Amino acid sequence: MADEVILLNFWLSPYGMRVMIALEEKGIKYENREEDFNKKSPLLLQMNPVHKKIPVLIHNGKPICESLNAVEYIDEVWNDQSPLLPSDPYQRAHARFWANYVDTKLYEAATRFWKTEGEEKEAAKKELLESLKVLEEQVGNKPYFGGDNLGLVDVALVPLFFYFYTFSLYSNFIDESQYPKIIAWAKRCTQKETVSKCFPEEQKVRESVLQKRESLNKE
Ligand SMILES: N[C@@H](CCC(=O)N[C@@H](CS)C(=O)NCC(=O)O)C(=O)O
Repeated sequence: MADEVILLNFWLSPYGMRVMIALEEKGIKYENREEDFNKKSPLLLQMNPVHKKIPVLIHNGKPICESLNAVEYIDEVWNDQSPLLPSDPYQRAHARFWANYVDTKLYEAATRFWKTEGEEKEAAKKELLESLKVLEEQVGNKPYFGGDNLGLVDVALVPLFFYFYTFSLYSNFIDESQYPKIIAWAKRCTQKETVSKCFPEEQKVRESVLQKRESLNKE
């Protein structure tokens, strides 16, 4: 019997995008179901009762929560093509370390940058740029963090980069001359169809970001 794969998602979510990219890389057909955060579906509450957040991957009725966890699951279950994690245990541990770095350093700073103003915003921006510098050194001369092919760290990072760089949502946020390797890496990733097809439409993103900013300003 064919696998049933459902993704509980939200079109603007960078975390959801990670799972979509992993599924696309593996060529897995799946049903994308959009959630409304103001009225979460009974299925989401049942499948992720702890955090009540998307993304949730539902494979043959069983939920897998947390985006990086879902990416690793996809890699283990559909292991016949496009490996996202190295086979060597040491290299695998190394990839997980950097994926965790992206989650804890970059995403957290990005959220703070997004939600705050003034000094706090500046501090978050500084932290984001410092963490990017570390990644600039880490990617080195390889095409991807995964080496010659897209891997876990690439999948973890590219959605965030997409918002900050590809869509230049924040003007002059990144001085390209300071991050040549990361910029080249981002371009390489977005040239991949399996990655770019998971990005939402630019115009829709801009409208939504503007609306969100207005509502944050009113708070
Ligand atoms: N650490 C989680 C983060 C997921 C997350 O923050 N999801 C957000 C959307 S981007 C969400 O579901 N928010 C709804 C809510 O908090 O009520 C992951 O990696 O999956």
